[in-house]
This record gives sequence, structure tokens and C-alpha cells, in this order.
Amino acid sequence: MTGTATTLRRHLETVRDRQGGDLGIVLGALASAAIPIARELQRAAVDGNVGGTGTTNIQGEQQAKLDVSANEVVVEALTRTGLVCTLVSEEMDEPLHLVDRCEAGRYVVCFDPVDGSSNLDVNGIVGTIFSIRARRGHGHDHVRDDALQPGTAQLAAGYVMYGPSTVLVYTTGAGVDGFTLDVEMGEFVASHRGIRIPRRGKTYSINEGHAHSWEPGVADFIEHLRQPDTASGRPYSARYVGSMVADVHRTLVQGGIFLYPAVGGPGQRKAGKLRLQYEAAPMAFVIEQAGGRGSTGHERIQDIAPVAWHQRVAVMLGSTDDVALAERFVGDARSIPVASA
Ligand code: FBP
Repeated sequence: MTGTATTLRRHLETVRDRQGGDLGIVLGALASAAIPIARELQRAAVDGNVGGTGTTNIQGEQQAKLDVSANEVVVEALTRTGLVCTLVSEEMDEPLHLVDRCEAGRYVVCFDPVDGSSNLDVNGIVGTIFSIRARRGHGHDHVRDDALQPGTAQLAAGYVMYGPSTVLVYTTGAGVDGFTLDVEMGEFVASHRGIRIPRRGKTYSINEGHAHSWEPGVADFIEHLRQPDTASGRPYSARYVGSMVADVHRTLVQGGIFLYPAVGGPGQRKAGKLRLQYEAAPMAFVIEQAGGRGSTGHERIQDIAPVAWHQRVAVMLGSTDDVALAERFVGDARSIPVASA
């Protein structure tokens, strides 16, 4: 990286000019939180910081030590801005209402501090996902109103990917830009300007171990992608890290489709795994801003009106043509009457 590259700090000043308000400051706080998180991730094995805390989050998932410490780092960075009044995190059962910040606090931030944490024990890629909305609520119910805004209300969203390098990708609704952490400078510098996702890709990304429980249509879609057809560029290749940030980042840059469809065992209601407010909606905003498509297979993710802060949804994200084709497969499957047992 050259010493003349634009820093994220400088770039965010233009966000402030363009958007008015203090959105750039909130984005800057998220970027500044990513630097100690990246350092902590790098040192985790050396510092004996790998493994679980012995506690579970509201979703019944084991919390890793790094989930908990990264959550604290993000909460502190956002609190310090004085601009955020409500925080929704995967690691907190309830939204955090910063009462004393609510006069000035204009923003609501939903985030997953360490997404893909099952990769932590194997030194795999993880990420932080964030979504910023304007404060909406007033009076008694304002936390609820703040926390349950749809994806279309997002002012900005993005992720930090902790891989061989640390990359921050974000949108404020005017395209998608990526910045890479220069560890020597201690700053993010511009590395991926105006990212556009190809209209069609060559890769699908899904946990095939769940094939037995995918909702109807998904298996046929994946089988279609596997069948050779030179004219349409098939067969596609399979790539699955099992860390949403890594899988979505690859899909954003190279095209293709990432899916986490509704799954459920026999007799169980099918539901997605990924969380709407701090995983699906922000990633859908980024993908759409890069020219792609974000869907559950049946509806646009960003249009979903949330009913719970930790709500799960099915997810299909990626190149427009690939996601539209997946929607056709699951849509057709749904329209076939299911024989009663
Ligand atoms: P966590 O938030 O608990 O880490 O779960 C999210 C996630 O790890 C995503 O990053 C990833 O896409 C998905 O779960 C992988 O799930 P699975 O192991 O079922 O394929």
C-alpha cells in the first residue's frame, strides 16, 4: 500500500459533508474498534484467549471469550461518540439503551462483534458486521421502535473481515467501498473503491451438510448449478468457509451466490439461522449497493419488518442473476402442493 492512499479517516469526512449529521463519526468509531479487535484476534492463542466463557447467549449458543471482549470494545467505542442511543448486539439479550446519551444520540447500531466465531478455534476468518439506523422511537417504547426498524431504514452498513489482512467494507447507500488496515500506520486505507458485484458468478456457497433439511427448491437449485452447461457457465464451484463475512466478501468481489436457507428437522418449523438485524439486513444493503440482490428466496431481505431483535431469516445474497434463479427454484417448489401425510 502506498503512503499516498486515502485513509478511511479522511474519507469519512466526505461522508459527513455528503450526508450531513455525524454518521462519519459513528463509522469511524466502528473502524477504531476493529483495530484492537484485530489485534486481540491475532494474539488470542498466545494470550490464552481462545475458547468459550462457559456462558451462552440468548440464542443458546456458546459464547467465545473473544465474542464477549469484542462486544465490550464495540459498545465502548460507540458509547464514546455520544451519538448512539440504542445498541443491538448478538451478544446482548436485550438492546442496550444508553439513557444518558439519548438527548444527543441520533443513531441506533445493530452489530455482531465476532461473526463466524466457530472459526476462532481453528484460526479461521471471522468478522464484525454492523448496521446503522436513525433513532426513531420516542417516549416509553423508543428502544423497541429503534431496534425493530427494517433494513430499508439503514443509513449505513458494512463489515470488517479479519483475514490475512483486516478489511472494512461499507456503504452509506452511495456504492460500496473497501479499506484495508495498514498495521504499521494504524489506519485503514482505501483499497477497494466502488465495488461492483458481477451480474453472474461461478461459485455457490452453502453448508451442504444441511441438504436433508433445506426448504424445497434449494436442493434442485444447487443440483442445477452442478450440472455442466458451457453456455451458462456451469458447473459452478463450491466454496464455503462457514463464516458469513468471508463467504459474502468473496461473493461480493467475485460474484456467485451465498445461501443460508431455511432449515429444520422433521416436524420442525423451518427457519433460517442468520439474524436479520445484524447479519442479513446489513449484508443485503452492501450487496444491493454493489449491484447484487439480497433475498430470503421469497422476499427482499431489506423489506422485512422485524418483530424481534434476534429474529432469524433465510438468506440468499449475491449476483443478481444467480439470486433471481434461486428465487425461481424455491418459488416454483412452494407452488407445488404438498401431499398431506
Ligand atoms: P455465529 O454468529 O454464531 O458465529 O453464527 C453465524 C455463522 O457463523 C455465520 O457466520 C455463518 O455463515 C454460519 O453461521 C455458519 O453456520 P453453519 O456452521 O451452520 O454452516
